[in-house]
Amino acid sequence: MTDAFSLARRLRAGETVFSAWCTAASPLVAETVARAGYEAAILDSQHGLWDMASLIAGIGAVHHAGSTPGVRVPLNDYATVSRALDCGAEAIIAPMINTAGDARAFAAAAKYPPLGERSWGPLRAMPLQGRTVSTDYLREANDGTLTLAMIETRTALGNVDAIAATPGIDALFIGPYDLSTALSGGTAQDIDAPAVDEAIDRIGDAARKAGKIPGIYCRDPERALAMAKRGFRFLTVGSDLGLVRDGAAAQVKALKA
Ligand code: 3PY
Ligand code: MG
Repeated sequence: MTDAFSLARRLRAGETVFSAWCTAASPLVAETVARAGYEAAILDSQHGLWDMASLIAGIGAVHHAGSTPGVRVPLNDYATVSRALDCGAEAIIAPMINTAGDARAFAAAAKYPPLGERSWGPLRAMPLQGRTVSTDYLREANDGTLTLAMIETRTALGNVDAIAATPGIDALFIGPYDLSTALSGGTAQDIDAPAVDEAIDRIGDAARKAGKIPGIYCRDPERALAMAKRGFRFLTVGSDLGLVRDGAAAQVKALKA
């Protein structure tokens, strides 16, 4: 069992955390990846295949693996923000947060008053996080759970300081693939392009300046380590299906050698 709210505590204390990224809508696969030693696992329901039923099972499976479950919600899906928190997610990643208004709507769904307007009902979160007294959860949840606003468009880049400054937004999380698509005018997916690289530093600086956690999606451990050296502190690494694909390809290559 993982300590309740430990991911938020560690990140707020200035630590760096590497997280798994799970797309396959399989609680068992997410649990297996988490058990390898990842401190957190994000279940992606924007581009990944998770629906609400599998998310509920997946959040529990990651928690029982001794890791912290997080969810990336679909685009503009603020209902799933509070639902995933109610089901025990301790971090919510919201895609395409482009304006301070988007950031306020995200924070409103995720944080209880006075920060926001999250609706009460943490049915699964309280038992998973070992809380039996509702006011204990109410007191701890705003600090204990994390909102990560994705910066991945030109508009978001222009508004990054206002998004970072929004009360109730805990972290900026870079989507390098959408960012590279946007900055190339839809002609490239080059996350190493100079314009993308400059934007990555600009977003990291904006997060730090506002006292927020800088985070980024990374395709592999090498890039995650390089981004950690550049000051990013919440780093997701590859994906569950990538691990399966690479493992299978390595086996087939060995068999044919
Ligand atoms: C992006 O790179 O755009 C992402 O959203 C990563 O998942
Ligand atoms: Mg994206």
